This record gives sequence, structure tokens and C-alpha cells, in this order.
Amino acid sequence: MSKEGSPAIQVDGNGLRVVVIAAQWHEQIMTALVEGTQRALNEANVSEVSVVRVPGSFELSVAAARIARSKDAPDAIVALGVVIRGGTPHFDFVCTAATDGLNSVALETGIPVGFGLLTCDTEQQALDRSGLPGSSEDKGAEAAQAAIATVRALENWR
Ligand code: DLZ
Repeated sequence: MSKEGSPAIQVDGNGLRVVVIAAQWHEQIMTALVEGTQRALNEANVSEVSVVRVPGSFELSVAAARIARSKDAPDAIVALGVVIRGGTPHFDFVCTAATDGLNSVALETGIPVGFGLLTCDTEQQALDRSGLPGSSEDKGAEAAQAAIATVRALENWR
């Protein structure tokens, strides 16, 4: 993931309800991602923010599916996780499952899902993208802004 080419998005979240779904592996990075997401949602004046924690990134999809199909479905979901390549095939399985699952939820329900899943070779790469002081990128905030911007772009096509 790179910042090169990313748009500067101004978003207005007034009146919107957003659910943040966050995995728990790699605690320091996840805390930074959740905080960056909440900061961006607050700056956009999002009216209601809920945070749901799941164990790992593999569980992001089922949580997003349940929430997006519920009678209280939010206007947008922001999914956050950190997967770091290790010595096992788990990396590929977890990344593919989360990516495909979240995409399916967005396509099947029409609810925008901000994709804040960091898939990195090293912990340092994830730290650099986590929005901590000194990080070059803030992927939680970017995912939040993308989700809100997509809600706004599509609000005339209900
Ligand atoms: C099993 C696993 C591994 C090896 N690595 C990560 C990771 O880097 N990041 C993450 O969010 N979750 C990881 N998991 C856990 C899976 O996502 C999942 O929670 C378990 O396989 C239980 O279903």
C-alpha cells in the first residue's frame, strides 16, 4: 500500500452512522488505527460512531456481514486489521479471506466498507502506516474518509 496517488478527500459525515470493526492482533498498531479512524470520523462530524472488536482480521468479514444486514445497519462500515507476513501460509489465507469477504459484504449490501486492513511484510511497515506520531501514513483515517465519501457519492442512488 502506498500514499502515492491518493486523493485529498474532504468529507462531511453529518447525519451519518458509522460502525468501525477492528481486529485485535498487533495491539499497538491496532490502537493507532482505531484512534486515527475515530479522529477522522470526528473531524468529519459523523453523528454516531460505534466500535466493534473482533479477535483477528479473519473475523472482520463475518462481523461486517452481520452488521450490514441488521435492521440497524449503519450508513458505512470501516474495517481495520493488521496482518504481518510470517513463516506460515496464514498470511495469505487471512488476507484473502478478509479482502474478499469485506468486498462481498459491500457489493451484496450496497453499504460502503472502508478498507483499513494493513497487509505488510514487517511490523515497521505497519507502524509507518498506522497514524502514530512519526508515521508517514494514517490508513485508519484514509479508510474512514473513503467510506464517508462513498456514502456521499452514492446517496442519490438509493
Ligand atoms: C492466525 C493469525 C495469524 C497467524 N496472524 C494474524 C495477523 O497477523 N493478524 C490478524 O489480524 N490475525 C491473525 N491471525 C488470526 C486470524 O485472523 C483469526 O483470528 C484466527 O485464525 C481464528 O479464526
